[in-house]
Amino acid sequence: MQKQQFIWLDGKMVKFEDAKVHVLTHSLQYGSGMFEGIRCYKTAAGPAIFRLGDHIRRFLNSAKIYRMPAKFSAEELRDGIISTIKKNGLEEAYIRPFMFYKDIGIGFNTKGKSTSVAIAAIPFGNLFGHAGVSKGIRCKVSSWLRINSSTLPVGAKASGNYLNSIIASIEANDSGYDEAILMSSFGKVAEGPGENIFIVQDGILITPPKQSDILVGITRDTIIKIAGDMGLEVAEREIRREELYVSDEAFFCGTAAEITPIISVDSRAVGNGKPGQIAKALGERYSKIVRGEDKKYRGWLSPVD
Ligand code: PY5
Repeated sequence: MQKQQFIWLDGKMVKFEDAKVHVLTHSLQYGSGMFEGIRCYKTAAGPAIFRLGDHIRRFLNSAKIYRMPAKFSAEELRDGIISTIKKNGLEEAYIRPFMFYKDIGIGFNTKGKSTSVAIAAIPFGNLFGHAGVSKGIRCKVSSWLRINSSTLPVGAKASGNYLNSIIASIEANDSGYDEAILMSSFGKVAEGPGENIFIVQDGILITPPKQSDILVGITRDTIIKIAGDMGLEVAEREIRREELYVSDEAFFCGTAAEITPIISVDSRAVGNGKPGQIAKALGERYSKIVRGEDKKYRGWLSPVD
């Protein structure tokens, strides 16, 4: 990871190396932190943050679910994010707001514990690299099921939830695959460890619904909205495992993954085993939208300057 000069910590800019916590911090011990992943892209009018308001809303909702006292308002977080980009002189960045219990102690109880918010902005290309996006990635359905909403709130971006993502990724990577696909506890396709999934059948985009215990991603919502403009029908419905094998196309989407084609699942080629045309077209459109090259969706961009 490329080090930046400054991290926003509770309203102050601190040097990168000074943004530290104690080893007994509640959120480090128990995964009780909440985070977001947001991107800032270079546009003709300077750097701009994509769907910032939606990310801040989800961030505050994650905290609300766990009754975590939010020390900062949406407005203050927005200002904090923008000033972190500015202070570090970045044109493009991955932004990681993180809210955590900074108190130390052994008990689980969070009542009365104080929180901190950190905002880091770091240069970070696509999660799967340029090759992942251009050539596509090979996936394996995990033997680990996606966490379910009767055990943990799956809609909160809580650090602890990501142990489920980590264990699935370890299995996929150890088996020689690029990424895992997790099934829901209902036996239907849910999502990737940090990405939503779409498949394409006969020109129709299909993606699992909320009922499959997915994190309802902002990129997923972006795709659903822009698909209409491209004359593509979208169905939010349960997906069976074998549909992954026989679909014409499949792709992941997310802030970090952007739009990454999936070229095989469990060693079965998806379509002709190459990135699909619809995934490519959506990827190109997405890239234009986030860089301010599409007038219709400029409202999704928050300019930094
Ligand atoms: N599903 C899960 C479990 C996620 O963690 C994410 C985002 C998504 C779907 C996609 O959501 P969105 O489109 O709103 O980003 N994952 C983070 C990201 O920044 C972390 C990845 C390392 O993309």
